[in-house]
Amino acid sequence: MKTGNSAKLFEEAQKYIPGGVNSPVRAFKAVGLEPLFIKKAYGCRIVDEDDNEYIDFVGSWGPLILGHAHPRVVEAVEGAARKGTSFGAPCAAEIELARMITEAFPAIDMVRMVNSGTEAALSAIRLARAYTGRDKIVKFEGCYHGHSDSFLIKAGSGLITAGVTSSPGVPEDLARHTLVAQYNDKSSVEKIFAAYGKEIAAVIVEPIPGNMGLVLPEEGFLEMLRGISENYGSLLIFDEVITGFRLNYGGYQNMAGLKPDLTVLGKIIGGGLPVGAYGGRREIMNMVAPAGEVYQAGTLSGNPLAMAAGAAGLQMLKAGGFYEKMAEKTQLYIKELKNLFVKRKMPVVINHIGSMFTVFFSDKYINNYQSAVSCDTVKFADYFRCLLNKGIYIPPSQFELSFISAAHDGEDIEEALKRTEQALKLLDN
Ligand code: HOZ
Repeated sequence: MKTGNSAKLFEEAQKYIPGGVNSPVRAFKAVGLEPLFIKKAYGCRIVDEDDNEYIDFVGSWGPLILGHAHPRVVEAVEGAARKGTSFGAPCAAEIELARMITEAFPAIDMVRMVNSGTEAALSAIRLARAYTGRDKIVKFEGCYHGHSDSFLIKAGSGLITAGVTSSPGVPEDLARHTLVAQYNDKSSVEKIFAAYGKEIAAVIVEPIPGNMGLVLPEEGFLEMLRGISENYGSLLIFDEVITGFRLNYGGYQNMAGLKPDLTVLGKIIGGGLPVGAYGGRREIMNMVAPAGEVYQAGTLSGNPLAMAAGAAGLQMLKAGGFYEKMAEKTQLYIKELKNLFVKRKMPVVINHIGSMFTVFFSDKYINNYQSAVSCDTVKFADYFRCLLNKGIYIPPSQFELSFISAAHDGEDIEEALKRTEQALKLLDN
């Protein structure tokens, strides 16, 4: 595989950009490679600067549920751009996307647009602190809520991948307000509430964690979080940046029949452009400035391009049968993928739901941070390199998740399985 052009660009990038990348998870460090520079993408395929083409299971880390450069999304962005890229003033397109989100989420009466999941999560926590008059928050080890200070403590995604789960630069005085529980472990949550209950502003959780690899909630776990936070007067925040509009037209909360007080969104709601949002009960959201006094702002928030891309995408997701088809297709793919590993007697665990999955190099049940980090990351890195070599692009870390998009058709799936089989042969040798 030729990678000379990517290598040259990487060398150049490192002169001007820390580590040569604008987000650490892209650096390929954990898989012992240098990053690929991508020049174009369409449907479920991406093409690097050396003209290698890959079947893509990253989908820009989640937003591209319709595939790359979907014509209707591109058309919506082009149309909006012709009328101006940013006004720094209200526009009708913001109302349209906000309306679509509130209609899809019974727990969201009002929503505020921002530019990323990070911004949405940090704003939601500020709001929860203001609403409750308390400082502490509870998060789960291995969950990731963006890179703001309160969350860079025992966090997932790029931090687990680099083996440093907390970041220097977070003041100790702030870090002590973040209490860390274990996902799927009710007693770890109960202990924290028993010790600090009346000081806890909010529990924040990815209802289906995707940043320690994909982990599924055990029966009753999320319900327990709803109950205990209510009992102590704390807010429950679902971070549905990944799961929002990924599994159904709404959030995982709709499927679970739960109503968090606040919800954090990103990825799919921007149709591939930078968008985040946080929303929830009207009485809480009305505390946000200028309706209330909790300050939060942004020059590009609600910009017409991102709003148009998001709304165009959501309109397509609303079509009957969309999510059923995605789940069915993924189910079939996972079944065949499992068979390939079984045939070669390679122990893996594949966690999956809807169109999301992670292949864990482990023979254990993976249900939390501890079990996720016990996986064989060296084997994963070998697997990644073999897949890449055969033209399959998955996230370059054991602790992320892969996505299937609507653009992966039957032939792409078949092709991906064939290439994976060849990759596993390489891995065996
Ligand atoms: N947070 C995403 C990983 N689950 C990817 C975005 C990034 O960190 O670059």
